Amino acid sequence: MNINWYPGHMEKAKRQMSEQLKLVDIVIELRDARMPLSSANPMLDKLIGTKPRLLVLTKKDMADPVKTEYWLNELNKKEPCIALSALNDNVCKLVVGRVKELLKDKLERAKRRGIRKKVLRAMVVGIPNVGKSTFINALTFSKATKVENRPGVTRNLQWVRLNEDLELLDTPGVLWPKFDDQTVALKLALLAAISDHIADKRELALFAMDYLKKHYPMALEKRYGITLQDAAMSNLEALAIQKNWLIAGGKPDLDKTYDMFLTDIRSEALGRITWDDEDAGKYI
Ligand SMILES: Nc1nc2c(ncn2[C@@H]2O[C@H](COP(=O)(O)OP(=O)(O)OP(=O)(O)O)[C@@H](O)[C@H]2O)c(=O)[nH]1
Ligand SMILES: [Mg+2]
Repeated sequence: MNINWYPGHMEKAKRQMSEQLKLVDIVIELRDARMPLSSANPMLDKLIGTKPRLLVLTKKDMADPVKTEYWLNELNKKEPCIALSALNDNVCKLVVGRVKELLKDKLERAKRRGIRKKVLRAMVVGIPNVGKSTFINALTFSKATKVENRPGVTRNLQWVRLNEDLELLDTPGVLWPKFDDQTVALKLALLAAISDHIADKRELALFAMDYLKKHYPMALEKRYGITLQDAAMSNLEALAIQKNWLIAGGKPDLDKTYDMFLTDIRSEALGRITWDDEDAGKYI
């Protein structure tokens, strides 16, 4: 199955973002700390061009801390990058200083020209469900934007003001027209950046089982108490049997098992997991 999700509202959002770009001083690009490369939208890269950019890895609290350190180190070689949890960290404290530091020259130029108070404007961009609206609410200590745990919630551009120094522009999550690498598409669907009706849950569950077996076997054993076998499908069947989820003829209820497994992956039931491993680093 080939996964693609590029509805009309994303193309419209991209056009609007491109129009607003000239009004902003900096772009804050959010990526998911659980997949710092797969959540990078190549189309945004082109859109942002040479505008100053701060890369923020969100959902740090859900990602593997060792891998987050690794990716921070790698990504920082190219551009300024921080990782945070919008739920646990003081986002304002972590971000505002960095933004001012990155725009230091611009602020000094304004001061020399006699402008006493320059309002900095930042556009917050990223793939669907990465946490853009949550980030803005946390940063501005408000509930100005709508947040939900599904992709495609924000549909319009919306300015939110922190104070007379900083304004933030919330934008709809955007993907790109065609995923050249279907592994990227599977990860995006797995972590709910792609609408659920697009991807086949059997395919997602098999992919996830293979990855977890290779990189986090202990997490699987601890959560489900099964002895892992080579074939991903055998492990999913074992999960169903262990839960006594059977259908007619005593066959394992795989549909129910896929749902449970995907819910576990999207919550923290399996612990803190990162889906881009070091092998992906060669693509940086
Ligand atoms: N654990 C955790 N959850 C987060 C974090 N940031 C956001 N979330 C959750 O992620 C989900 C999506 O958040 P939103 O802020 O709506 O995401 P968005 O990028 O605005 O999504 P769209 O508007 O659909 O593009 C919500 O359930 C948030 O609570 C974080 O740092 N940690
Ligand atoms: Mg949003």
